[in-house]
Amino acid sequence: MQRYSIFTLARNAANYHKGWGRAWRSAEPRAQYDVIIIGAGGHGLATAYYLAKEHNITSVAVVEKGWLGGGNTGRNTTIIRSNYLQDESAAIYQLAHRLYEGLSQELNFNIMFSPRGLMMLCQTEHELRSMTRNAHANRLFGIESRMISPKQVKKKVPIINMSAGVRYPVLGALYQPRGGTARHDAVAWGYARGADMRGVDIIQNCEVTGISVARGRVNAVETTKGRIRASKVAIVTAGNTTRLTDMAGLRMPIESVALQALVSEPIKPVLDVVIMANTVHGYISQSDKGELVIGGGTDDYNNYSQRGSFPALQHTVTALVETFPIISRLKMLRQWAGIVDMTGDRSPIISKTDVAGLFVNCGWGTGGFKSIPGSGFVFADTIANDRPHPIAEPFSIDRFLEGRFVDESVAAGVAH
Ligand code: FAD
Ligand code: PYC
Repeated sequence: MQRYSIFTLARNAANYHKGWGRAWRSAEPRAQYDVIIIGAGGHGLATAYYLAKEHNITSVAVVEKGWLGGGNTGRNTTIIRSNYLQDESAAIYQLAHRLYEGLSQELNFNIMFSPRGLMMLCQTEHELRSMTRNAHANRLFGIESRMISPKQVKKKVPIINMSAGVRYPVLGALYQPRGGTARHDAVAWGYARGADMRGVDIIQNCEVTGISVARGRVNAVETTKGRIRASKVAIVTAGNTTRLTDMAGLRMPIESVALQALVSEPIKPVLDVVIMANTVHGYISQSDKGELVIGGGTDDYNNYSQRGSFPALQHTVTALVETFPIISRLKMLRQWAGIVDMTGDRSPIISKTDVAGLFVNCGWGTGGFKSIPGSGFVFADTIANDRPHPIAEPFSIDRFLEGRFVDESVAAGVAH
C-alpha cells in the first residue's frame, strides 16, 4: 500500500498523477474473518479502523452493497456539534468532537474539519427556554456552548432577517464556537484508507442477503459474493437496519424515513457560521465552493427508497425564506435524500443483541455524521471485548424494554 509524504505528493503533481496508487485495495471476500462489519458508511469504517488500531483485530471485512460512503455518510449536510442535553449524549458526542479535532492528523488525510462556529436559533419563547437549559447542561459537562443575544446573532450573520413583525423573530441563539463541518466523503475515505493499511478488507458491491444463526449464535453472512463465516458480525447499515436485523430474527425499535438536502448555485461568501433554525425546520451553511447547503425536516412517511418527497423540500425552503430572504433569489442546483434510522428517543443504539456475536450500531437518525469517530471508537471496544464500552452502555438496546430513554428529541434539532 502506497504511503504518502510531501515527496510523493510533489512527484505526483509534477508527473500529472501518473502512477498515483489506490487509497485502498479492491478486496474480494475470504472464506472467514474474525469480524464482519456490514455497511461501509462512516460508522462501519471507523469501527473497522479502531478494531485494527486499538485492538489489533485485523481479520476484519467491511461488506458494502454499493460503494463506500454512498449511504447517509456521503449525503449529509456535515454539521458537527456536541451541544446535546443529556450527560450520556454529551459524553459520546464530545468524544467524537474531540477526535474530529485531530482526525486529519490521526488519519494523515485532510478531512477539512472546519470549526467555524454553530448557532441554533431560538425563534419562540419556548425554544429560548429549552436552549438556555441546553447551554447550562453543556457548561456543566464542560462543553463550550453559550446563549447569545439577537444583536450578537445579527453581527455574526448579516444576511439574517431581524425586522419587526416577522412570523418567527430571532430571540437569541445557542452558540457553540467550535461547532462546524467536515468534508463527509473525506471522513469515509480517510477511515477506509487507515483500515485498509492495517489489513482490513473493504468489499464493495457485495450485498448481505442473509445472516446465519445457529443455537443462538451468529456464524456467517450470505452475500452476493458468497457465504462468509465469522463469529462476530456487526450491523451498521443506518436506514436499512431493520432489513438486516429481520434476517437474524430480531425486531428493532427503528423507523426508516427520508431526509433531504439541497444546494444552491455558488455565490460570494455570505455566511461563515453554521445555522440551525429548528422552529422553522431548516439549517443552512455555506460550502467552500460557495454553495448554500440547505436541509430541513424528514418526510412524513416511512420508506426505504432513498428519494425524498417534493412537499418536504418545498416546506424547508419556504420556511427558511423568511429568516434568510437571500434564498428567494438563488437557483437551487441539486437535491438528494438519504434514509435515516429513527429511534423513539432520538438517540442511537450501540449494542450487543440477543444473538451471541451479533452487534448493532444504528439509530443515529438525522444526526450521526458528527458522532462517527466516537461511535467507531466505542463500538470497536464493545465488539473486541464482548461487553459495552462505558460510553456505549446507556445506548444499549435494553433501554427500550426498561424505559431508560436518553431523550434527545429537542437537541436532535431536525423536525421528524
Ligand atoms: P450509512 O453512511 O448510511 O452507511 C450504511 C451503509 O450500509 C451504506 O453504505 C449502505 O449501502 C450499506 N448497506 C445497507 N444495506 C446493506 C446490505 N444489505 N449489505 C451491505 N451493505 C449494506 N448528521 C449529522 O451529524 N450532521 C448533519 O448535518 C447531518 N445531515 C444529514 C442530512 C441528510 C440529508 C441525511 C440523509 C442525513 C444527515 N445526517 C447528519 C445523518 C448522518 O448522515 C447519518 O447519521 C450517518 O451518516 C450514518 O452513518 P452510517 O455509517 O451509520 O450509515
Ligand atoms: O444533527 O446537527 C444535526 C443535523 C443538522 C442537520 C441535519 N442533522
